[in-house]
Amino acid sequence: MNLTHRRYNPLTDQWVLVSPNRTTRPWQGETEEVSPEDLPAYDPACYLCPGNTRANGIINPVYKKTYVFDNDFPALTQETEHPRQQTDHPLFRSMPEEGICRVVCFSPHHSQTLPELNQTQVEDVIDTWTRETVDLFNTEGIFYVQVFENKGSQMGCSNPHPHSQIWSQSQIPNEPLSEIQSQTNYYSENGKPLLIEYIKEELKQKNRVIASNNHFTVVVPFWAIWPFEVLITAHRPVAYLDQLSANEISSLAEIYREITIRFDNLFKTSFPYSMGIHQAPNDQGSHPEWVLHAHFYPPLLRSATVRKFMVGYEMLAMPQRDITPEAAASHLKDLPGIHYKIADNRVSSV
Ligand code: H2U
Ligand code: ZN
Repeated sequence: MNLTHRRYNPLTDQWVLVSPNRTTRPWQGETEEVSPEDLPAYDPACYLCPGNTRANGIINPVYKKTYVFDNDFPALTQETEHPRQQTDHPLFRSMPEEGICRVVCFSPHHSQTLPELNQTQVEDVIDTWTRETVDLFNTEGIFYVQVFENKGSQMGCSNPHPHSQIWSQSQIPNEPLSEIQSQTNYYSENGKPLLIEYIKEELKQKNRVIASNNHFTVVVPFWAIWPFEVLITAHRPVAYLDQLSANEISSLAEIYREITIRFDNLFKTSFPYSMGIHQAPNDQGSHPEWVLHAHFYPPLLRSATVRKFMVGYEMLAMPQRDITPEAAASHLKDLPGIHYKIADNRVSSV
């Protein structure tokens, strides 16, 4: 697999170009700022810290665990007045889109990111995502819920206080829509869920698996686009977070820690990424085809400061990667499972 080839992504029905021979090219282009380390536990100027005033004047409670609030600047709202379509021409289509956006602070601590939280705290975060999903699904007009985290300024995160976002809406967005189509087609042709079959095969082949426990596995998918992209997949066909048992939540938290700690250890830096959980839509269907999973799309390539750009060819032709998914998985797998700040005795424990 050292020659240029293309790989198929059966979840999105797209191809990626893999060019391993390109990894030695010189880099004299832009480098990223390294994220500041050792921020304080509380920042009086932070909009998200407990007891502080947010940008729109609302005061946060003195919260002790996770904290959820409706986004003060939401991209989706529950406006009932829809703008009239400007023209009936089929080449100029538009539709109303309603929704609710929330922000989920992981903990009161201003600088402890997900890999620096302990097992119980990560379980709390997952429980919060679960509760919020159920609450939004019970809201009229909400058919899809997207939980995601933009970590690090490189990924457009606007505030260093660790948090995720939830955007929920009246229609299914593009990415989950392709996944629904692919998983449904696979299920009707094979009578088995695509991702269950996929993860079984990954566990046999082993060379892209980073960590696995009783209920979840994390791999660099065969079709990964980003250099250190990973996929967390459940071992049974659960479609929603609220179908997970307490043991499964605990296993999921364990896998989140396994992968995010290794990410930080890779370049000994707070590793940026966009992460999102894909649950089935809220359409009353049983979704036997759907398997709950999470994608991590991290931009870094060679070091804490050199990132992969998805530009030129990627924008105009197709996604392309240099380092193979197998090499990326082997790097990640070989890293210690203890956070470097603890290993270096910079903090006592998480
Ligand atoms: P990022 O995850 O991209 O940093 O976004 C943080 C969100 O927090 C962003 O959508 C919201 C912004 O609208 N926010 C508030 O709702 N209130 C604030 O006081 C600050 C940020
Ligand atoms: Zn803060």
